Amino acid sequence: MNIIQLRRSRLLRLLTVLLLVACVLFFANRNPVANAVNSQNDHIKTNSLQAKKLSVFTPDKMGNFEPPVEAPRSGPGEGGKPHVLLPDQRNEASQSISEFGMNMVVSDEISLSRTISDTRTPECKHWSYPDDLPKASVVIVFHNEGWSTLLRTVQSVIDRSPPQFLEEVLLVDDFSEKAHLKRKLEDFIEKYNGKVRLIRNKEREGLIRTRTRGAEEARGEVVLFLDAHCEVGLNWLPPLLYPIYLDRTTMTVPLIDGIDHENFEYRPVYQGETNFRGIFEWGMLYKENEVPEREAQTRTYNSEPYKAPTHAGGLFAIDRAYFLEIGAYDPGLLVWGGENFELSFKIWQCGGKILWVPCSRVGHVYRGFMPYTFGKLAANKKGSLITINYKRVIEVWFDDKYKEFFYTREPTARFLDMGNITQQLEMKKRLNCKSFAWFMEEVAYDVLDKYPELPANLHWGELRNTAARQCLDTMGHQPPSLMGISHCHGFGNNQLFRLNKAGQLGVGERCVNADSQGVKLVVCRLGSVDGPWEYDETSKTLLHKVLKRCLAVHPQNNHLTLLPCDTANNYHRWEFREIQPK
Ligand code: UD2
Ligand code: MN
Repeated sequence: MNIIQLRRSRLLRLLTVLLLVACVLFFANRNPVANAVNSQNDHIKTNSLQAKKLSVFTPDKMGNFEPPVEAPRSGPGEGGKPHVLLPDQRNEASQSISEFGMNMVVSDEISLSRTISDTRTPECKHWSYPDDLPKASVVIVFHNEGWSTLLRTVQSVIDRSPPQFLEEVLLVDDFSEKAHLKRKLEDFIEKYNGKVRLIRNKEREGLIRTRTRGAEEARGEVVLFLDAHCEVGLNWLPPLLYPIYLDRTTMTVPLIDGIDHENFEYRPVYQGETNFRGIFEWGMLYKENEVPEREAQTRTYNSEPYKAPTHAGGLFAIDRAYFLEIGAYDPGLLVWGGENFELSFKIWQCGGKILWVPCSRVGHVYRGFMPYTFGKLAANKKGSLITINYKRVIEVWFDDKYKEFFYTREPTARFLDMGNITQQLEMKKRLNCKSFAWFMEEVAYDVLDKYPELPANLHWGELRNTAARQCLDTMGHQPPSLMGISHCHGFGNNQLFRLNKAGQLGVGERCVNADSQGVKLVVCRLGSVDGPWEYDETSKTLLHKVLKRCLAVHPQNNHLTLLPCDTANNYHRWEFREIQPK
């Protein structure tokens, strides 16, 4: 080969390589989500050109990480079955429920490595995943949790995760006081030979800051958060790691199964093949909705991950460095609540994405009530600490139009002190994050179907009857239920009503209506924001337009009722009084 031929062949080789690189770039850009992410946040994304292996679906073959079928075992709670105590254990059991919010006597009798049912859709068994997935630190934060539920969480992770993908289980103690979480816990985890690590907060930080600390201290490439009362499902880990392996700006969320807080039965929350995803209503309560067609149709298999606007909060995986790059959680959020939205809006608006992964299941004990207080962190906080968190989140991430919906739904929030959000706003700018309108159009497009734009309030506050001098009250009942009147006590959820321009009388996320039986608290009709009420400023009467009667207190028995309107009668007169949070 002479020198010219040599040059030519080199040139040819160079051209071929360039062509190949161009092709790779072109096809990589065909994924619309990846595309949006790439164009916006190249500085965060360090997508290498190194070839990524893809997951494969093989209907006639088991997936590569499928565990061998477990032999059925007998014993309390095995197979995820409910466990029933003897009658003489009842006292002890109810004591433990009031202490931990779950029946620890039942839990203590169940093996830490009990078997559970496979709640995944059958397709899941046939997915194979790359063998070079990133390693995860499973981070479990806890405050005063029960012993066996915490350790069963740990044991299930150890039992059901391929060891090559499990860097460690990192327990982060949020300043618990209970004796069993001290020395006894340190001694117990020694048997895991360093796979399980324990660190402790020097003071109570709340779960939000404690999770951020967990991520800072974790050693794995991915952090995977779990509550301290979970049991992970069969082959739960590779499906969560795979989307992060493909794109490090992805958060993945397992589908949550239920573990009964009284008998510890493990059962799916979702039945059948319908998939759900996390959304929210304008008071920032977490909601779930069937995956809309627009999203469902982007996938070939129903077992594939799908995009979701948000998530419940507790259980998710994320690239550790990415999580820290986007500022982890807003450190101004306190103890509990709203952090799921903060992280979700931030991820989506700043170029990442959230996927729910149907082939990864994790059971969680939903407690009947919260067994702990917010301690010192809640001191000096006017009003509800959770609403303060929501306010911080919406003030940072919502556009003005959407902020108004939150304040319409939660009028007292206007008065709450949310602290300083300058740093959050600066970060939002620095990361070049998109608007909330973009998020609503491209990601959370199903929210407005269920929770339409809110008409402004005409009035809000407690609603006091002039004659009876008492206030309209939900009486603390769940809908559907009869409403009543009681001593006016202002702040709280039972007496704070909103009457909007479209005639809806709302209290919290519920609505007031009436029928022949009386005045009722009902679940507001999904997708509607109107109602039957009309308030007359002059006579101070509240008319039910359909029944053509007025809200009144019966002069004889002092009961709430509807009567033919009598504008001169004080028993038919009501006044709204706005309430300042205490
Ligand atoms: C849900 C989430 C929870 C969290 C919360 C909102 C699920 C299944 N659970 O409530 O993870 O996102 O909504 O903030 O999605 N803990 C502390 N310090 C505290 C309080 C709690 O470390 O001050 C621990 C607690 O021991 C538990 C975890 O944080 O391991 C979550 O608390 P939870 O189980 O009481 O919250 P949950 O499930 O009601
Ligand atoms: Mn929990």
